[in-house]
Amino acid sequence: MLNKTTDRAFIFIAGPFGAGKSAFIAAVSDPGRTARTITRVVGGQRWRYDYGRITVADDLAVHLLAHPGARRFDVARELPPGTLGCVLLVSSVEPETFREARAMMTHCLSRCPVPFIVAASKQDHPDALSLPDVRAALMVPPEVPLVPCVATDGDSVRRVLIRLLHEVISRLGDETQ
Ligand SMILES: Nc1nc2c(ncn2[C@@H]2O[C@H](COP(=O)(O)OP(=O)(O)OP(=O)(O)O)[C@@H](O)[C@H]2O)c(=O)[nH]1
Ligand SMILES: [Mg+2]
Repeated sequence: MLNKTTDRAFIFIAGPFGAGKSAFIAAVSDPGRTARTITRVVGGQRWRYDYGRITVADDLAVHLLAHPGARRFDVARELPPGTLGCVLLVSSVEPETFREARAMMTHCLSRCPVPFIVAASKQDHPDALSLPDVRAALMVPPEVPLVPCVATDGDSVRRVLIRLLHEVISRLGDETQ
């Protein structure tokens, strides 16, 4: 999946309004490279994305793109070449966003060509729903990982990204069998 010409690995972050996508990127991006917005042209349209970069080695970086707001998106078309996987971020304290989150998840289930996981953000909030409650409310299928997240905390965000990478590696294992 990674080689000299695609040493730009991307991870795509989606989720409803206020789920914590910008915070998620800011929490793990290289200092000085946070809170950046980039514009991409996809299918003839210009779209804005939150952008962050994690330098892994001199010649390898992981680029994070966050899907802004609750814009309807076409995951299959919007993922740049080199996308490893996708995180669907959902707030554990804003059930009013669950309907939108469920629509996004259904869309990802049918259209996402790379592994994706769901991360329940704001787990540090005293009123946060438990993971089983979030899974039930969103009807996350058993085969889709649902992980806790505090999007403002770098260690927590890194754990989410590592979980996603385990899914990526597991999918690679399936493909080589
Ligand atoms: N305590 C806590 N606050 C969070 C967490 N995630 C996000 N926030 C806060 O929630 C608010 C919204 O977070 P954003 O990162 O702006 O959410 P977003 O998904 O980028 O929002 P849009 O781009 O408007 O859709 C901000 O004030 C964040 O600091 C979390 O896990 N814990
Ligand atoms: Mg944002």
